[in-house]
Amino acid sequence: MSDVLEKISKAVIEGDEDAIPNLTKVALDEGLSAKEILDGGLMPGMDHVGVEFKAGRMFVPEVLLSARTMKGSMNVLEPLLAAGESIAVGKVAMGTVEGDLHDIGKNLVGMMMEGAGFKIFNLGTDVSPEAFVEAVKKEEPDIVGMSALLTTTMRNMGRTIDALKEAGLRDQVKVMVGGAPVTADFAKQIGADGTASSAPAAVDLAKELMGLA
Ligand code: B1M
Repeated sequence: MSDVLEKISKAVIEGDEDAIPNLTKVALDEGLSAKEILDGGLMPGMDHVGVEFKAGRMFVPEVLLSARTMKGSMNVLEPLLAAGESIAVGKVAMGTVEGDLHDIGKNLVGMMMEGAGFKIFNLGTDVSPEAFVEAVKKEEPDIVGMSALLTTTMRNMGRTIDALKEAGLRDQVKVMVGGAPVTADFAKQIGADGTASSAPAAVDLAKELMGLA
């Protein structure tokens, strides 16, 4: 790994938001492409964060800081991409289901997915089945991600999948669900394509659903 890519990885791992924009510019000045910076510096850094988080050696605030650092580099890289060129490995429309306002976990999942190269359309909280359907029509994501933290709102995941079916859109997208009360059995029962219990596991699942893992 080149010296600057190593520094970029380290900045992501350490959540050094101040250093990352300049390091990204240095890498570009050295002639590295946006894709090379992403694949060789940012992603290895976020992969390491995922491993540490899974192992309980990093915690939510540190992961959020790493994800923000990653975003600080992406903000520099994205405008430089040629028209139509995309560094996204897949598009994900993500929201907390209707009736539910919990968004800390959903945002963490979204940020880690962004860190893994996915483009995220964050639909926010209290997202109705109809709003998910509209987002699928408008953004044409590869994956719909739903989060729920309440046992009373979990069933709205199933209602959303039914609405996607009714709109004839279910076959166009993969559906992943998550949140503390969501189990693998429940995910299967409502017809989702999978569930994950943490942000790093969600990244692994999204890659699997895209055929990348
Ligand atoms: Co609420 N709340 N809350 N709350 N709240 C819980 C969930 C609760 C378990 C607390 C309790 O009673 N012990 C309980 C639910 C009980 C149940 O249904 N079984 C509860 C309740 C009852 C309520 C209210 C009804 C309280 C009231 O008003 N009487 C109310 C409901 C409001 C509503 O949504 N309509 C309410 C309100 C709130 C606050 C607004 C105060 C606040 C939310 C702030 C916010 O999110 N902006 C809040 C909070 C903070 C919590 C707790 C304390 C923490 C949740 C959290 O952020 N965890 C929670 C108790 C607890 O969990 N200890 C509780 C940290 C987060 C990183 O983890 O969200 O699990 P988590 O996300 C993880 C995984 O689940 C997974 O990855 C994430 C990262 O590792 N994951 C996914 C999540 N989404 C995923 C999607 C995926 C894949 C993985 O794919 C798409």
